[in-house]
This record gives sequence, C-alpha cells and structure tokens, in this order.
Amino acid sequence: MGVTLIKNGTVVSPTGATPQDVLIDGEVIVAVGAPGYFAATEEGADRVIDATGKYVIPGGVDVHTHMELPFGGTSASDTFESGTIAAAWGGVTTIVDFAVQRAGEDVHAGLAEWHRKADGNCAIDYGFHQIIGGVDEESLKAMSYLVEHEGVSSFKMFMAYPGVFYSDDGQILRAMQQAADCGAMIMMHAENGIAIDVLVAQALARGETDPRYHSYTRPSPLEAEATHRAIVLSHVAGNVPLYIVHMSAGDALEEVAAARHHGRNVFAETCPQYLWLTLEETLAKPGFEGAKWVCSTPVRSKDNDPHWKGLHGHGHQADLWRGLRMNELAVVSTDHCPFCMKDQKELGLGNFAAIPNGIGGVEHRMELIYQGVVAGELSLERWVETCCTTPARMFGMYPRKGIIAPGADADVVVWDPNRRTKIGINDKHHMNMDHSAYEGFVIDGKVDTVLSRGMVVVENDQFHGRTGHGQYIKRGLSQYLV
Ligand code: DUC
Ligand code: ZN
Ligand code: ZN
Repeated sequence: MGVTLIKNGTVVSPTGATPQDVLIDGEVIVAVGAPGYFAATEEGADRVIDATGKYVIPGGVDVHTHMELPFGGTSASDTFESGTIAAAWGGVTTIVDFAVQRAGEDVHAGLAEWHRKADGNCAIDYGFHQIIGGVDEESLKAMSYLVEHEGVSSFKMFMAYPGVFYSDDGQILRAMQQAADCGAMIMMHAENGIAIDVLVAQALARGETDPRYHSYTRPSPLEAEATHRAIVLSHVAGNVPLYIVHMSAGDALEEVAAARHHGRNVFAETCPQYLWLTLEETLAKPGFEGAKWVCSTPVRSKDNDPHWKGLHGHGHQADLWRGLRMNELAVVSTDHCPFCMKDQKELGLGNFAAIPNGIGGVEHRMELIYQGVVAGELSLERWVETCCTTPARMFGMYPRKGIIAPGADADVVVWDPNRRTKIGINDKHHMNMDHSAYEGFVIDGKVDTVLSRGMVVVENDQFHGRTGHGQYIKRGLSQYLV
C-alpha cells in the first residue's frame, strides 16, 4: 500500500470543514497538514489522490447491521461478503453486526457462530454486539466475559418479538444490572411486543392482512411507552448506559430528550428509512408491494397516523430531523436486514405478520443522510458526526475509527458534491436483494474514492477491495458517556 497523499480536498470533522491534505503510510493516517505542506513527499508517494472540489471524510461507521441473520423463517440475504462489499460501495468502512443468543442457548457459542460467518469474508472492518435473547445465570456471566476478553461491549435486548428475542422487565433489569457492573452499554429494541401481538391478532381476525397493517398494529405510543420503560429500568439498574435502536417516532424521541435533559446516559439512533420513507408512499402501496418496507420499528405515517397525530402535528420525520440536529438522536445507522421479495418477503403473502422484518440500506446511508445536508436538515459537520464519529465513540472504536487524524486507521472517503447518485435496482445497487427500498432516489453527491485501512476499495466506479481484507475490531467501552 505504501504512502498515499490525498491533496486539495476539504477535510470534514464534527468541528468543521477545512482545506487540508492527508498523508497515509500503510494502513494509518500519519499526518494532516495545510494544503501543500506535504509537497516534498508527493514525488515519493505511491499514490496521490487529487480531491480538488471534494470532501474528505472519515469512512462511515454503521453500528447496526444484520448479515445472514436467521429471522422470520428465513435468513437475511446479504452474507458478510456481499454486505460488506455493498457497504464499501456506500462509503462505509466499519460495520458492527449482532451476534445472536436465544433463550436456552450459550452466548459464547452464539458469538463463535458470528465469527465463523464473518472471519475471512469481510471487505471492510467489523465488530460485534451481542443479542441477549435469554437471560439466565450463564448469559449474565458471559456478558462480563465478553466485555473483558472479546471486545464486545454492548448487548441488545428486545421488548418486542415475544417467543423469539423478547425479555420481560425483570430479565431486562437483571441484564442491565450486569451491564452496569461491567461498564457495558444496553441497546434496546423498544416496542411493547405484548400489546403489539394483541393488535396483530385482532387485525388478522378482521381480515386486515395487507402490509400496511404492519405499521397500524405497531402504533408509535407503544414505541414511546417501551422507550420510557427502558429508560426507567436503566435508571433503577444504576444508570447503565442505554442506547435505543432504530427510533422511528416523535413521541418516543420526547422520552429520550427528557432523559438527556436530566443528564442521563441515554442515547438513540435513527435510520434513513424513518427520515425519508412514509407509510403512504411505501407500505401502503397496492397489493403486496408494501412488503418491501416491512421492518420494525415500522415506517410511519406522513402526518396522520390513525393512532397518533405526531407530537407537533406534523408527523414524525420533522421531529427526527430536529432530533438529529439537537443531538437527541446521536447516530444514524441502517438496521440493514435485507430480504428478497421472492421466497422471502413472499412468506407473508396473505398475512402481514409473516413477512420477514427488515430493509436493506447499508449501501445508502451516507448518501441518504448527505441528502439531508443538501435539503438543509443537517450541517456537513453533523453528517460526519452522526454517521462516522459518534458511532465510533459510542461503541468504543475511537480514535481508531470515525475521524481523520494522525494515528487513526486510514479509513477515508473522498466525496464528490458535484456528482449525482441514482439509487435503484438497475442503478447503484450492490446489496443481495431483488429490489431497492430507495428505488428512484437521486442524491446530489457521490462516493468518489474509498480507502479501508489504506487500501483503495472503491475508485472510478470500480470495486478494488478484497474479501478477507476486513479485520475484527475488538471494541472498548463507550467513549461517549456524560
Ligand atoms: N427489526 C427489523 O426490521 N429486522 C430485524 C430485527 C429488527 O428488530
Ligand atoms: Zn430491533
Ligand atoms: Zn436490528
């Protein structure tokens, strides 16, 4: 790989956008200097990337993906190989995926299974969170072991999906106490799954089987209520750091904002689907097409959820964009959980509750949130902060990941604001899916060049990476706590 110089670009960090040159030696950024400062080095450099008129940003960090997740009677359609290649195409250089443990299963075996799936198969670096789907003495002990020895410092729990991943309040409290004890973060899928199951059964009994009922039976107050309950439990458990995943609703966001106002270590992420997609334009399409957008938490109504008008009378999306600006939402991830329509989503023909839950988006997060910058929803700095820097800090990977700085891994994206990206199955689309959730979206910007630990993996609209280049990242504790 040798020495790489990226010159004439504008380096963007959470604190500003400044003209700077970036010098890379091997896998690491060794210096960042004023434009022209490395001119003497240029001749001996192995590669010079001219970033004139372009932004130079840290590689994207997507801390919520599900490659090869067995779920809903099938498995997420991206392997670690196809999913990390698609991620690289989208300017993502680190993912954190979820190893799985269910009730009665061994946590160590679950983690080993995820290593088996990923090792040698990733094009970019990766880490793991651990899902705790069964709380017992063994799994509690394993949590501390994983933090200390395995580089897994965050544990996802579910207040939804009874009979699959669900934990009751007592089990959640117990796991939170364990996390508080070992310094870990609890990640929470906050939806009241017991109440949702009642609404689902009632809808099906009325013959309401179309995909749109997936959202109607998961109304936002049940997300807000679960968010509130998780916050209370985390307080009682000794103020364990709590991170609410895939937040979709303004009323849930209010709960996080209130906790943060009280100085609590309560955080939340949202995902592009909640910022850009609406029930009316996706799930509610005629026939079965809406199945493409069945995910949980659900895509919500534009402005008149039948159960909830939107906190400020303007629907949820405006609340979420504001939350991102205000740091009530600290991170944008994707919850990348792709399923094809054929043979996968089709399992729910005639029964929305049997449609595998998930949307694929790992390739498009940087693009879709950049479009928020173009639309005036977010600053350039905040784009980088929510998609690169904070995810790295939140989950113990900083400053190796998430920043352009001496000593950091040379995970770098050159971003061209003067070109466009057309998303769609016959346009930009590298995920292993037979459709795109963002078909027809046009982005006023484009991934130009992507480096993963100094290696050029995307350049000139070509993939130059290598399966197996990606390394496992042993993570430390969160570096984002107040
Ligand atoms: N939500 C999804 O949409 N898919 C996987 C799991 C989840 O919580
Ligand atoms: Zn979830
Ligand atoms: Zn998820």
